[in-house]
Amino acid sequence: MTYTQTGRIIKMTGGLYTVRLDAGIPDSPLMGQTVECRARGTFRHEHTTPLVGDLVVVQYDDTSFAVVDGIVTPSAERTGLVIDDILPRKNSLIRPPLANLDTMLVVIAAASPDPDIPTVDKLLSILEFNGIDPVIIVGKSELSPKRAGKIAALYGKVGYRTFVLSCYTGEGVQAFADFAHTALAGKITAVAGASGAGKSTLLNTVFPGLNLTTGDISEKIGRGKNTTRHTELFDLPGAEGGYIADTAGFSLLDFERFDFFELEDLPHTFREFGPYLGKCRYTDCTHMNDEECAILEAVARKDISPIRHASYKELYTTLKGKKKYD
Ligand SMILES: Nc1nc2c(ncn2[C@@H]2O[C@H](COP(=O)(O)OP(=O)(O)OP(=O)(O)O)[C@@H](O)[C@H]2O)c(=O)[nH]1
Ligand SMILES: [Mg+2]
Ligand SMILES: [Zn+2]
Repeated sequence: MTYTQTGRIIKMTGGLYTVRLDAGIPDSPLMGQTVECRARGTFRHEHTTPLVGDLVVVQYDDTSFAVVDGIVTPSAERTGLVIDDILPRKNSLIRPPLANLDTMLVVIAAASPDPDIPTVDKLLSILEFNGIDPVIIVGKSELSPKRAGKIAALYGKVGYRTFVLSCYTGEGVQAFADFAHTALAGKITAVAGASGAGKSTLLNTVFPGLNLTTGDISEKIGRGKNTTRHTELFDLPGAEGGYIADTAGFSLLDFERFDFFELEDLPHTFREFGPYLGKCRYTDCTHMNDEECAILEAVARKDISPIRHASYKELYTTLKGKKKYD
């Protein structure tokens, strides 16, 4: 007999997917269980691939499980468990490879590694375009309190929820933990940030029990590798559920093959530009150096940060040079 049921991918390693099958589905012997599945081979013809966070349809048969003393367990050989379909996604990212995200915790170290604002702004644009809510966390604040304050002010002014904290001194950790335990309940959240920024350390501090591996930054530079290698969703504690994902840190290179969005979309991905859009003299204003540009005027008044506008200009130039494949 063949069974069909839905579940969520919580982990992917070497082509093997870990899927949490939904509970409460009649006639599905493995309902509520966590199983390992392969993806059917034809996804690649459709230019798609299942991602962690996806809701999927899994098919299996009587060889996929055993019943011992009335208890159903997935069979050790894991035969016949196949991801047959991907349910419509709310969004998906290439880096980190995740689908259906609600919130992204963007971790920026005040130092070690030094903050890379243009890369952060690029990530923020991609998140905005995908309808993922960014939360800014300026970490390792004890290394450079002044710089931490400046970065927090930059993004606080954009309108983002911003936290300054140090997992070493404990400064600011409680405020963020209170937020994480309430605002993230029932949602799918991931961390993103440079390699060594302190993402895994932060998750371990706020959600004890995750026991994520963390690494020494000098060691990392030597090896040129991430401590966190793969993306995995972990259950959030509490009645409402929800998931949190640790991810491997990015470097600037990772963004080069981003097929993100079109030039026309760019101004809308800078949240603080919103009130000024449509108010420039020319309807086709690029907000680069045009006359009577409402955005440039706001930058001149410092209502919009010149740092953010510089990131806008950089992304504009990149997108303008991008080839169109359609
Ligand atoms: N000074 C200082 N160091 C910290 C702090 N939090 C974490 N670290 C250190 O930063 C280094 C990297 O931390 P991780 O948590 O592994 O960083 P990560 O962002 O998960 O790194 P990848 O998984 O490689 O992307 C470790 O040596 C941590 O001990 C902090 O608040 N202050
Ligand atoms: Mg890590
Ligand atoms: Zn303009």
